[in-house]
Amino acid sequence: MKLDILLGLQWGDEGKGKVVDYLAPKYNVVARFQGGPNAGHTLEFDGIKHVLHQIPSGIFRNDILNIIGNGVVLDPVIFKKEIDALAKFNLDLNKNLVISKKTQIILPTHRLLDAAYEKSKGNKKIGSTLKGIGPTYQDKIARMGLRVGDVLQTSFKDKYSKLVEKHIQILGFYDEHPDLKELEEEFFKSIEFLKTFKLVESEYLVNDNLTKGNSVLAEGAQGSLLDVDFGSYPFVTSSNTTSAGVCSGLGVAPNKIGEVYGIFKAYCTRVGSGPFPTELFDEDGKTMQKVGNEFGATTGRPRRCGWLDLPALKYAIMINGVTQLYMMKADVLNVFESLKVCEGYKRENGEVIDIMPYEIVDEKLEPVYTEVKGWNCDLSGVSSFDEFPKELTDYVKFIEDRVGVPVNLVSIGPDRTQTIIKE
Ligand code: 2SA
Ligand code: MG
Repeated sequence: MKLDILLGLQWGDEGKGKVVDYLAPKYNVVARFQGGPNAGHTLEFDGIKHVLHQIPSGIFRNDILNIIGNGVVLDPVIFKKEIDALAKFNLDLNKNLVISKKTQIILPTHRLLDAAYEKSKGNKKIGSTLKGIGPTYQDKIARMGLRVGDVLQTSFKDKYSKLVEKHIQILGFYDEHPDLKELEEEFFKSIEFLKTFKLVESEYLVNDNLTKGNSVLAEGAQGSLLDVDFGSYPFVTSSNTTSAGVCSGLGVAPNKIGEVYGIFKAYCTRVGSGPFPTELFDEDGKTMQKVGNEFGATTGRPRRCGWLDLPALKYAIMINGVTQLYMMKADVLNVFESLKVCEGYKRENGEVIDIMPYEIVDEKLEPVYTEVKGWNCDLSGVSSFDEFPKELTDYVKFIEDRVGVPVNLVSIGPDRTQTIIKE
């Protein structure tokens, strides 16, 4: 059996939570392979809206095993809060959720470091979610990090203190920090809680499941354009958010990868700093933000909005090896009479290109747009591709034609029922 991947092709918040919830019943296992509590995957069903941060989105189905993979950075305090928030759903979490012993742990001081680094950057700040993601991955690569498996060892507190000592040297305080003691107390309580879960060698679990013929879905967080290697560095997150991250973040070989579902919004959003060529500063952008309720699911920050960017989409499709596209939030564009799609960028020297250049961070790229007719009508009641207004069908065809990958799903609203699948 092959492992399928679901990931975002833009700057995050493409609606991955909704798609994984739709796909989950087809899978025996759902696994997160990177990122941490900086993610916010929103699921809406039966009139309930729930945001998951570190827990895989298969958690609401009792027959699915959910794995937090080794590539993830886990905040035990937020983990406990997430589990507490799930109490009302009556799920068998100790059975359905396992955590890799190789997952890195976010310490309270990682969060303090995140804030300190951001402050030191002044107006060049990344717009981090301040969840300690960057500093935790930093310690992982520096071979200093604490891993989930460490919590089972008697030396855990020692290891913790040694690492915190290093952090304090960088931060330049300890006793003076008002809440650190309190944060530590909460941290150790959450570590005890974490110990009540199954901590495993998840790479075996994933591969054994595939060998047995079970289906596994890898659930991406953030978006491809925030990838630490391929995003607009340094305005990126600290993990590989792309397909390659699945191999290292779960321990699966490239030849085990099957379908790659690429999720994109019918327009674009970005939260945090960094280049965004099609960003709108006018009424159209405000409309998208309002109609699309474009506010961060983790931090509540308003998301920047703009038209669909095809060079960026094609880049993400290439890096990830996307086999199927899922287009989300088409309904947000219902109010527009005409739509713009970016097909290239005009560089400062006048040259028009259709790739994402290295210089994207420093150079002003002017989008070159093609204008298409909007459907400009309500989509509620639409239940198949055949019932799409002509302009929506044309929009989908236009995208498929330009990127060469089929759009097999279009979402026309937040609920489970508003997911239209190509027959
Ligand atoms: P970090 O915290 O170090 O990973 O931030 C680095 C950059 O990555 C961006 N980033 C995100 N962008 C979109 N959505 C994310 N998750 C939350 C959500 C965001 C929220 O799903 O809504 O609630 O604000 C996410 N996580 C990280 C971040 O904005 C920085 O640009
Ligand atoms: Mg999100």
